[in-house]
Amino acid sequence: MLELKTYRTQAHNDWCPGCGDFGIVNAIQMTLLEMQLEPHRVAVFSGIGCSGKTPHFINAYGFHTLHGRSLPIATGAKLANPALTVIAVGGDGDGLGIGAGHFVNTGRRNLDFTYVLYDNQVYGLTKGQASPTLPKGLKTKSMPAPAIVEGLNPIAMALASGYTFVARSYALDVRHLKQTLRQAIEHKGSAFVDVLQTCPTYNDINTKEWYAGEDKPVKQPRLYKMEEGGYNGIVSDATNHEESTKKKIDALVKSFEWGDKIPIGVFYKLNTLTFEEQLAIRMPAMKETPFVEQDIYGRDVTPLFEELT
Ligand SMILES: Cc1ncc(C[n+]2csc(CCOP(=O)(O)OP(=O)(O)O)c2C)c(N)n1
Ligand code: SF4
Ligand SMILES: [Mg+2]
Repeated sequence: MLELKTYRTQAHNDWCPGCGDFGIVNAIQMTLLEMQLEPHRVAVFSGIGCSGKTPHFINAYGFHTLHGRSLPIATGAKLANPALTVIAVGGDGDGLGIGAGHFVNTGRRNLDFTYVLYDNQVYGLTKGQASPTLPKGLKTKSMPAPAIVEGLNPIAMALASGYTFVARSYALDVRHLKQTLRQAIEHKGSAFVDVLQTCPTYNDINTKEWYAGEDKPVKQPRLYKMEEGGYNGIVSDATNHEESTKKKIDALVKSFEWGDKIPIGVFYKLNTLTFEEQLAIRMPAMKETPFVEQDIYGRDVTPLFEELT
């Protein structure tokens, strides 16, 4: 029987007390349990950063890859074994700094997997430098001076790149995060989830208290659920170009709300052919016998080596 502990490992965890990463890992584990996905059917890929340690803590297949490279490696795994539930995770520096090219091109492909961005606005592991999501002019605890480059908007980047499921959640709202992750994993196509994550050690601006709106004259949470206000980013007819364009523009406009009010929930969702489905049309053998089921032991690879040397 699957239980929450099925998805836990014994690996030592050195995240700082109160780190938002704990909430994200809990939500991933709870989602896998809720979906009854057995550990051997799941693979978690990460890059480098505090967030990069995630695969060590989730009992499933996992690969702690290179800085910014979780997405290409997750892509390879999904293509080799399309039956796997693939989850790529990583920090805002990992995914939108060094890995930005992969982020864009993964969205264009629309493979059926989920990418979870741990968005704490800093490079946590290397002691709090500004990450690509820190707005210009802000200075967190360990920075000597305010950022002089513009911060980027991950939701807008994902929409422009072609991700067919684009959502945002919050690491300390595990219930909402779990619901969002479930929708992302169930979506057939590339799903992107921007998770606002507190880093109590280095980000002294976007703190738990800040998200709760405790600094406002009248305390009011900054995060609000878009769908409760009637927002619906789901494209009902993928063949209707006018509808999908309008929904994407609406999502783009929403994504620039930041400050006193910050939207969470599903910005955009479009059901269309995945990369794997398109590949199977062109190369039916890929679907009939995916790479993972091919017998590589009886193969003579000498001609391949001869060609490469
Ligand atoms: C090629 C390479 N360049 C730089 C580094 C140093 N480095 C390690 S983690 C990191 C940034 C981590 O920030 P982020 O991706 O936001 O993850 P977080 O620690 O905040 O979860 C950097 C620059 C590295 N490990 N490899
Ligand atoms: S440095 Fe920040 S992101 Fe890294 S473990 Fe500590 S609190 Fe978490
Ligand atoms: Mg970070």
